[in-house]
Amino acid sequence: MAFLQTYAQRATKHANPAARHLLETISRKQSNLAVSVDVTKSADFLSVIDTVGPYVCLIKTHIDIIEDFEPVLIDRLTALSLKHDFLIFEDRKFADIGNTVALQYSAGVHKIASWAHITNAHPVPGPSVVTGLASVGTPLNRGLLLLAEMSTAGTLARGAYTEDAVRMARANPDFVIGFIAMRRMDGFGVRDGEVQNSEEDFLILTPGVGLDVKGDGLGQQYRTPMEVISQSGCDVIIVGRGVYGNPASLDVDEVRRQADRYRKAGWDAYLDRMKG
Ligand code: 5FU
Repeated sequence: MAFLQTYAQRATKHANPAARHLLETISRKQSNLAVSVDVTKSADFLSVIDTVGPYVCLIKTHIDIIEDFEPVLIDRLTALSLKHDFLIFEDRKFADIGNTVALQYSAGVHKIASWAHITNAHPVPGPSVVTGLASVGTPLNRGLLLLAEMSTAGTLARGAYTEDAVRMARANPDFVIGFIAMRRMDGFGVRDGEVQNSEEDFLILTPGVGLDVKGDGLGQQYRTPMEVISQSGCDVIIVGRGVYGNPASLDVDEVRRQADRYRKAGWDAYLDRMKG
């Protein structure tokens, strides 16, 4: 089973450059922590990223929530990713026809494909969403995650929808590197007559992670790193407010302390999983 191999072993087997880069970074930094930096001011965005940078494998962005966005912000974000050795994941959740998502990914104000190593898409439009994004992302060595599941209470991404998301990924192994999901998806939903690839190794990036609270009153549901990484076999914990706290009163020392705490909790959970 792929998830019982080390991150470093798995890196050697992935053909997609973004997947390989992420697994190598996790291994090198001993961090399966992604911090989701959901703040609305450029200065806060850069300050949080510079603070948590040493502790993370990945920074997750919602670039469209930045109120004072200027293109230079991307130069600064890219410089921080090189300074601290992390990848960038724009959580754009594309969900339109192939032609439109290709334009949304490559153009507009944000030009996401030019700087985000990884982005994601809802499977709801069907395979053309992957084809459209791949036409832009593949030449740039980017990787795509499909939203097979979500962390919210009452999500419709379940059952046959989740199985079909996995099938869409299997049909595009060069570009689709894994899922936003709450558990492992290798071998998931293989139907009678379908051949299962025993080497299948999807990356599972999992939001809805918190050590102190169980929810946010708006449908978000939190699980601990031990539940996510060790018990459910996911690969990366995505933590937002658990690390940066209240954006209206950012405390850089506390943000650093929480990033260190979540990095350690995520890595301890991985070591626990590797004990078998
Ligand atoms: F696809 C998903 C999902 O199912 N749940 C999520 O929470 C994405 N997210 C994102 O992870 C969400 O948009 C936030 O950016 C982040 C979680 O933030 P939190 O502050 O840790 O709750």
